[in-house]
Amino acid sequence: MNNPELNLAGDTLVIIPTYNEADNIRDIVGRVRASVPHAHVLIADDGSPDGTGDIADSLSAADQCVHVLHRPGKAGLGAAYLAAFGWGLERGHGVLVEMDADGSHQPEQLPRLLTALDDGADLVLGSRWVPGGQVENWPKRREALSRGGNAYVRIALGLRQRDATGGFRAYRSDALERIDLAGVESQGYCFQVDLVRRVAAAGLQITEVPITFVERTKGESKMTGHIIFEALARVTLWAVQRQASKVTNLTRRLTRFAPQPSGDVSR
Ligand SMILES: Nc1nc2c(ncn2[C@@H]2O[C@H](COP(=O)(O)OP(=O)(O)OP(=O)(O)O)[C@@H](O)[C@H]2O)c(=O)[nH]1
Ligand SMILES: [Mg+2]
Repeated sequence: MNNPELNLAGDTLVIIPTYNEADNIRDIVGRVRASVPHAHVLIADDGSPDGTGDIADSLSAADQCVHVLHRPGKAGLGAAYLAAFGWGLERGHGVLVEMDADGSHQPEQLPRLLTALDDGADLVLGSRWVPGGQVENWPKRREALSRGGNAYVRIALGLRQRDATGGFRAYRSDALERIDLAGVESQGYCFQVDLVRRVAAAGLQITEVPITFVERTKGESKMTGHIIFEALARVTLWAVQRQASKVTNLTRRLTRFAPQPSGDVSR
């Protein structure tokens, strides 16, 4: 717990990526502003055809703590977050929060994440799968996918976290600056796993706090088979790379003990 105390007031940026969330964006931004009035909000919209970007602009015009990052077209959740992190870091925000627009992540639980960050964590994960965490109205097959995906991630990547795939989380900006964000290639939801593994590999502190995840009631999910395939493929690739680097390290250690070539014995 050697991290410096945070100045949460004025320092916190809540990032909400959006694609076709016209039915949700007003409500979620209003709830964030009511739950953590000191925080700024950045809506990262990928040119939503349903007009989400225009609604975001009107919210921003009415509230100086609400900002909008317009991106030209749908490029995936990972790319939207990377651009938004860049925006927040450039402006000196000390805390960067990730949150969905669809109401699955409850702004009223944000103070819980921020308190854990203030207590010394570098990354706080809102977790469905720790004691006290829960899901509401989630179809059984989605729950099975999330639980199964998290179990695979834990075993394949040697991570301890119960919910590395979730997208309700808070980072200290220092943590984001210490990992190689420019090297992140994940586009879809495996972006979340990618960042957890990078923060863990940097030896930083990750804390999980229980959240209640509520299934969206408006708008449509952007989850596709391609996104699931990308996650499976990338996690498997990282697992293979992890094992390969273990073998390389072991080989290096063993060669240190190998007999040294002797000198010229003919004399
Ligand atoms: N900017 C941007 N936002 C996106 C993109 N894809 C998804 N989002 C947003 O990311 C958040 C999560 O997407 P969802 O469709 O709710 O996906 P999910 O929560 O994993 O899946 P569901 O449980 O089915 O809703 C929402 O706020 C989306 O609008 C994208 O390509 N670009
Ligand atoms: Mg969702």
